[in-house]
Amino acid sequence: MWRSIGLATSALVSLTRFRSGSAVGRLGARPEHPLQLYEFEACPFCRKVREALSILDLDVIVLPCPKNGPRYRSETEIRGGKAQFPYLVDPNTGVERYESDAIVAYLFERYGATRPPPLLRRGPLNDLTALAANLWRPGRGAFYQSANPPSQLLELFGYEASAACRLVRERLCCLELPYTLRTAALGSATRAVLAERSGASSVPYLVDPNTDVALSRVGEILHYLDETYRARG
Ligand SMILES: N[C@@H](CCC(=O)N[C@@H](CS)C(=O)NCC(=O)O)C(=O)O
Repeated sequence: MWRSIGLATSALVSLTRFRSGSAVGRLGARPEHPLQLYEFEACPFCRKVREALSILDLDVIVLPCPKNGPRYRSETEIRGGKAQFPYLVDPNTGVERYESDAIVAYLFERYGATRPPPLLRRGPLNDLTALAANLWRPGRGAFYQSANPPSQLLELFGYEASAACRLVRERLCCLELPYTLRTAALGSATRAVLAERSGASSVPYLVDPNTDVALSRVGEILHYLDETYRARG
């Protein structure tokens, strides 16, 4: 019951953004190394950048920065000078950048073949729908919950507009668990990799090299993350 409500409200988040980030667009150069993104799930400005990453089919190391998170918030401040999100690091070019619109413009210029789609261009419709999307899941993916950090990055196959993937990202964010997002929107080359590794092309698919566990059902993934990483007491 709660899971169904979660999936329904998550689908409404995506609908409020016209399902931006559900399919791959026209691609340009491919990076050699994954990008890095300091962000948190409930941040509307971070949402715009995550959508761009899905459209551009770019893998990214997500370094979650929930409010009160002890680890990556201070890392952002040390790297960039302030705790403001999103913050993008591109190890391929040395670019490190704040400001969602500037990050989206950079990503399309460097890794796309066209301008950003109209919704993702600077403007009130972009900002207002990004903010309004949050109303469906207030506070979800915003606040740190005490957790034991993993030694290796987890790996999540998914894409921005997937309702089920959002529930998993929210939990990864609140537990401040860093992961490589293997971006797999409609039309992504990563779907073939996913089919080979999981035997199906459905997302989310979570791989945890710390425990050798791989899971594809959202309920099982959420339960696994809580049981494995959430601090007790
Ligand atoms: N103009 C900036 C706004 C970024 C922004 O205000 N981000 C908020 C989160 S939604 C933030 O970093 N707040 C400080 C905090 O969470 O501690 C952008 O478009 O990236």
